[in-house]
Amino acid sequence: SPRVFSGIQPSGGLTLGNYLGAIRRFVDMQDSGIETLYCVVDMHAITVWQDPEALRRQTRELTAGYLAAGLDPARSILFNQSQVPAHAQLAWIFNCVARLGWMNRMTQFKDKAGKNAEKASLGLYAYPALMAADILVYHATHVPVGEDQKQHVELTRDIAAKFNHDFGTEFFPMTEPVIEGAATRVMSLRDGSKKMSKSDPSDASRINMTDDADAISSKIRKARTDPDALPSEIEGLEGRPEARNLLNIYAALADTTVAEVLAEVGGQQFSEFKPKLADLAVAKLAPISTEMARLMQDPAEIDAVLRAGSERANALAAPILKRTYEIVGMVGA
Ligand code: AQP
Repeated sequence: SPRVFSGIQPSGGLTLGNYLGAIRRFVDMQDSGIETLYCVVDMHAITVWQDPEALRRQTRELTAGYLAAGLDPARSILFNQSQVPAHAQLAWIFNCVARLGWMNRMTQFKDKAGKNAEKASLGLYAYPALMAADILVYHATHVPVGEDQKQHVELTRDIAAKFNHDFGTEFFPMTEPVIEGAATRVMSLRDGSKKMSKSDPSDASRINMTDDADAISSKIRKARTDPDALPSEIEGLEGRPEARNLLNIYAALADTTVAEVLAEVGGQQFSEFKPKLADLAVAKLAPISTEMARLMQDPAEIDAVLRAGSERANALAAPILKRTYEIVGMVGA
């Protein structure tokens, strides 16, 4: 039976990219009645340095973002990764299944480690094996993610296939990435060739889910664009990454397609289009940020949601880990 797992790192504040590429999809899948697990992947976050106080705050804020965007703890299991030890335990097994050559091809490691890979943590390198464990410890069949995570989900399938082959079993399923919608890759507002990211040093490059209406409007007004008017057909966006990005964002927020948006705004200058985009973004995001702020006033309530979710997640993961240990030959499981 289908089961959905996905997660987000509490490595900063949520961005519009996380919302459109991930959280909104999470809500759609929850509402379609499939069993869903959504995780705050705190162990992934510490693959780069996190101040402990900031990690606590970001974990609660991300959970508040899940809740404010429409995830319902009665219908989805909402929890944080560190409280379900089976993730780390299965990750060790997968560290022994995955090959160095596979890990060396991971573009996210190369991007995040940068030129000085010798100084990156071992955890950052092993990140995709932990992600495979996150997914497979629930036998999840579907993983809603943004485009940037496609390679990691493919690696998850490679790990499952090698495990199954090595141990002569069909224990782990072949998980499908679910990459859908107009905003599977939201780009930086300052550079149309870079992904919008929580950890970008420039705050102007992203819209944060906690930005107020003025900040959202001003960032969109100042977003980098070319000087031409908007085309009336998609082909006209060729070679215009910044224009395409703003249209993708508009289409995703309005729940429509870029073609339909262009049919309306084609021929307009950015000076005319940007205020419309800003109004739409404020209308869609303000209710979520208001609700996040309200939830953040009661951290104990947020912690209780995570605790209850972790218990349910543990109950699902424990038998799968136990069976994995048996397959591998660990005595006593
Ligand atoms: N710009 C984006 N467009 C569409 N989807 C995105 N996602 C992230 N950025 C965009 C999706 O959000 C989910 C959670 O991502 P993550 O927190 O696990 O890590 P990330 O992909 O590395 O996101 P960030 O914001 O760039 O974080 P940092 O700066 O810490 O690395 C994933 O489904 C991702 O695809």
